[in-house]
Amino acid sequence: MPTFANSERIFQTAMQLLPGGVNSPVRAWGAVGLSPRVIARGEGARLYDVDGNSYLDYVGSWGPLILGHAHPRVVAAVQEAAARGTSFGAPTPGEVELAQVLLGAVPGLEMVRLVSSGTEACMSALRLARGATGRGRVIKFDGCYHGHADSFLVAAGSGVLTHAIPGSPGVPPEIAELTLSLPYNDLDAVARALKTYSGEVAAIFVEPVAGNMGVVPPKPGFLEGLRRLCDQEGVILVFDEVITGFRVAWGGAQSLYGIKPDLTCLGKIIGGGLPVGAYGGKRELMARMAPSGPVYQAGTLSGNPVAVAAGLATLETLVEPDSYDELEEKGAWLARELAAAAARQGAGVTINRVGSMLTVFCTKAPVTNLEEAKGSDLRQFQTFFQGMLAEGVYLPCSQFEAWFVSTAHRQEDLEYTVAAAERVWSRMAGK
Ligand code: KE4
Repeated sequence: MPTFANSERIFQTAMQLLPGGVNSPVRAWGAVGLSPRVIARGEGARLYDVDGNSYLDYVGSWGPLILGHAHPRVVAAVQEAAARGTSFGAPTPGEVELAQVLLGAVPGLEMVRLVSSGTEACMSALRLARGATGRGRVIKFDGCYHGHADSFLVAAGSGVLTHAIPGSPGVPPEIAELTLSLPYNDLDAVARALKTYSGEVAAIFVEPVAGNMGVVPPKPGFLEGLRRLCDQEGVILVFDEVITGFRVAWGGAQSLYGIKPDLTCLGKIIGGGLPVGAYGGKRELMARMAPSGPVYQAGTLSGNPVAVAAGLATLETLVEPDSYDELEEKGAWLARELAAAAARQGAGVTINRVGSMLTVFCTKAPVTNLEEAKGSDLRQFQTFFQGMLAEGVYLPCSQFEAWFVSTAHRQEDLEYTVAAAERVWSRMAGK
């Protein structure tokens, strides 16, 4: 019988020292009625908690670990970089190499700035858009999450949604009022908003494949329509590819769907599990960033050489041509077989997937926006989560997050996952 005594003990201490015992809210497992497992280490597709229990991991640190945990090339790159010094606050060869890789891969990037998180990337891109247009308003979409900068904590997804936080205290109404949050996949709503606030909107931020209300793909024509409306209205189109960048394709969702944004935000995979974010786009826009232009943004550890080494090692490993074919095949197989197992057991689920990111929604209805995602049965989700954990499968602790398949997940891991899900759904059906 597995024990969790060390997890419990450590987490009790953490609860005294850290708000909710965590350094990021979604990790607190508030939505699944359990204390979180305290993780000792990861290797490949597996996590190991401080009591020695092992789990097949579909969180992947919320997306960065597309190669799985402790990939030898990443570990070696980090060790070599750290041995040369961890930070200089000066230009380094690695940040130039990473910028070259990003510009070579992502169609919309002509120039890029490295930062230390996706939040910083999105926050800086918004300031740039406002600085470049002289406009104050921003449009986002319900259930999309662009980090925790004030302007984005309006109808946000991820932890804000998981914990049913209506926005956040501390965001002045004068700031929140500048953010318009519209239903995802609803072009008419965007057109109406741009008409109502004509000349006032600096940018539209969109997750080109939403990952923070669970996975919700763009409807055909949605991204094209945003591009057209932004061109018509002089609005800057920002693709937040913090999740989708190098996840759904080497060139991100913008290469998958063939739509070029004006600015792109990146994070997660480009740091290989260490803190790296980036924002970039048209040269004439990025040239406005200090010191070449007047829009200010800075960071002590931006482009950190150790983090950049982890990102470069990850991207150099990923670019092998078959990586994305492999991730697509694994994602498609898993989604297809989970759906078949759910049908066999009479579990009403909808599975949305793009590449190696997917969500099993506990609803039979289609999920194309936040309202439909919120139609999921959260008690059913909690029971499924707990059942899968007991089977040794570590899923995102929220209905409104994505499962991530890595190159480290082997076919037998996927087969085990489907068999475990079928056992859990069978027990849930009282069989
Ligand atoms: P970070 O500041 O957490 O590096 O990135 C913010 C961010 C921006 N844009 C998108 C599309 C994102 O998904 C995120 C962060 N994602 C969440 C989970 N989906 C991070 C997990 C957490 O908050 O602990």
